[in-house]
Amino acid sequence: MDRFEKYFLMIEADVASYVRYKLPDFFDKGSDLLCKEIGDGNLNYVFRVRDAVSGKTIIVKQAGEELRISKEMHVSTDRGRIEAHILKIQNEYAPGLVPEVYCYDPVMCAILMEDMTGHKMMRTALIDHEIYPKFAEQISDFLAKTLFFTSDICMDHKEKERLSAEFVNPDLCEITHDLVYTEPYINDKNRNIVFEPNMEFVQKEIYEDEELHLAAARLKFDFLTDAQSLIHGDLHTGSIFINKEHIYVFDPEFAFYGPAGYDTGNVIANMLFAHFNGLETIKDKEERNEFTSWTLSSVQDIVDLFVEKFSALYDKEVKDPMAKVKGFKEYYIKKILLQTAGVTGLELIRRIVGMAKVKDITVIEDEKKRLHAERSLLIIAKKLILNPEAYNNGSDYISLVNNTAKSIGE
Ligand code: SR1
Ligand code: MG
Repeated sequence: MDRFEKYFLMIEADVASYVRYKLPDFFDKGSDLLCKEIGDGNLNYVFRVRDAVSGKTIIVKQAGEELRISKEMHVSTDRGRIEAHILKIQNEYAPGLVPEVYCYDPVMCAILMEDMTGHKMMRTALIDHEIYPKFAEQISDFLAKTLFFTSDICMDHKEKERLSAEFVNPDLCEITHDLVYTEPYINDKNRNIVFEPNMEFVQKEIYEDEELHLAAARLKFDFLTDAQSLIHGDLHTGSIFINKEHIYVFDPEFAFYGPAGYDTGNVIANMLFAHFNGLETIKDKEERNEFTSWTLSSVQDIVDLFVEKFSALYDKEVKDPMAKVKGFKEYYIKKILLQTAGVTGLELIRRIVGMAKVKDITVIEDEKKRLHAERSLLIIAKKLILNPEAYNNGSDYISLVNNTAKSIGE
């Protein structure tokens, strides 16, 4: 029996032989293969194997039984199957915008996939204040196509029902229920990590605000019950690889049938983290203005382009006769916009108050500046969650950010 016929957690020294075992023709026979672990996520192990002579590479992503972020947290290794499956579906609907899956191995719980060479992890690039003018166009394309084509608006309902059964993802959804929709508000598992100087503010504005808790509870039950689209489920800027011409969206292991606005809201929130990192850390005024004007205009464009593209797909591809009834499209898109606003707020709060942080904020060294960024974002988040009806287009988001800045001072 080959040693790869029984699950074990691989280390760098195992992975080249593993690739030769699973994909014997991928690298030339006798080539000198080098392997490095490159993952920096909270859950999995990611290895890059490179042919030292030709430079050809492949990625192997293996799910561990314990999470990297915390050895006490265990989630099903079935997440690899879910990730490989959704990547194949997304590659049909948004071709080229996700890495190609060469093979999924249910024994080792590993995906062998295309290396996204020539691209950087977007969060890292944003912390270096790099500007990507085509991003809003690209990500709105991805969002509109993947969220539209997997929904009941155009899918045969029985087929969608069957597909949603294949994406039942209880362990990963439980993480989201806890970390996004519950713990930031009530700290029931005592896992929140609050920046000490912000403790009093968080106590009053988040832990003691019952109106906010009610709105978050409503959003939680939308997430639990609204099987609208096959969503990525964790679409932050660490799940995007980017260069000036192209993006890859990857790491969709949290995928399941949920509210479409969960993905759009995550993208917007994470662009706001980048925006506030730029505001607080870029010293040169001109450079700061250039970067933060781009982050804000991206937020505006993502919202507007998403609505425009989703609406155009709807007009062209709608299949369900009742979804063609006058006024239903507008109702449906408004519902996505309500979720988008709410989820943007939830993602902002959970990354500041909850256990899983974003580097955009934690790298701000100056205590006062970090405090200012966190408070601004928490205020923005609360407005989005408490009054989602007010955010109908991109410029509503811009006004929100600008008005908040005016109200609490630069
Ligand atoms: C326990 S996992 C913590 C977070 O990392 C993932 O990327 C998800 O965002 C999750 O909430
Ligand atoms: Mg991830």
